[in-house]
Amino acid sequence: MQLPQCERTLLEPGRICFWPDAFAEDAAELLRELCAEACFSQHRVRLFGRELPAPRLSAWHGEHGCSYRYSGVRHEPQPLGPAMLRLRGRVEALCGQSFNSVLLNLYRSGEDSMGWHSDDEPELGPEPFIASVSLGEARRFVLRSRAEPRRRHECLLGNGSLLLMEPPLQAAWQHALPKARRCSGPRLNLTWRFVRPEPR
Ligand SMILES: O=C(O)CCC(=O)C(=O)O
Ligand SMILES: [Mn+2]
Repeated sequence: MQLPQCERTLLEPGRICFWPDAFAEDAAELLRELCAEACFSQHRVRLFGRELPAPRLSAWHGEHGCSYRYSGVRHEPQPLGPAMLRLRGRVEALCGQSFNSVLLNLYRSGEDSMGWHSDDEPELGPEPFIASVSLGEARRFVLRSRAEPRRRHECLLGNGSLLLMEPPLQAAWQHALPKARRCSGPRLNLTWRFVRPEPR
């Protein structure tokens, strides 16, 4: 079987690789299976000094010891389910990287979103590769340079797509998923990560 083609974009000093149709063939089935396996909850985020419910549902799954600190809260991983494990194998084969954990975000409608941030938590190490799988409604994903915030790049993350963010992108750029008022359907995003496991 031929591997899907990847589109590479240099975002100095970093690079993204994009496979628009990586999982297009079985995207609907993946969306259903992964939503059934994920243990979603509504995390809280700190915004302008206030703590608010995050505008999305999230779930943290991974191997033993891969705990993850997010918005000041430490999350212990839920186990990876069978559909997550199958998808991980496919993501690793395309990206040529290993991942031991995944953050799932369910955007229930275009009103759900994610603000500007980098995936630069210390447990990801100094040079993380982040692989992002999108299922469901297509949404705009925007990047801005930390040094020159007016320098931006945008991708449309469609159903069944895979985006790999390569180092040092997280150190030099931020990313966000803006609200999309004209879109009504749900979208599931999975960001695969390699967390340095805590010693047992
Ligand atoms: O939903 C997306 O495409 C972005 C998710 C993201 O940035 C994250 O989980 O850190
Ligand atoms: Mn992120």
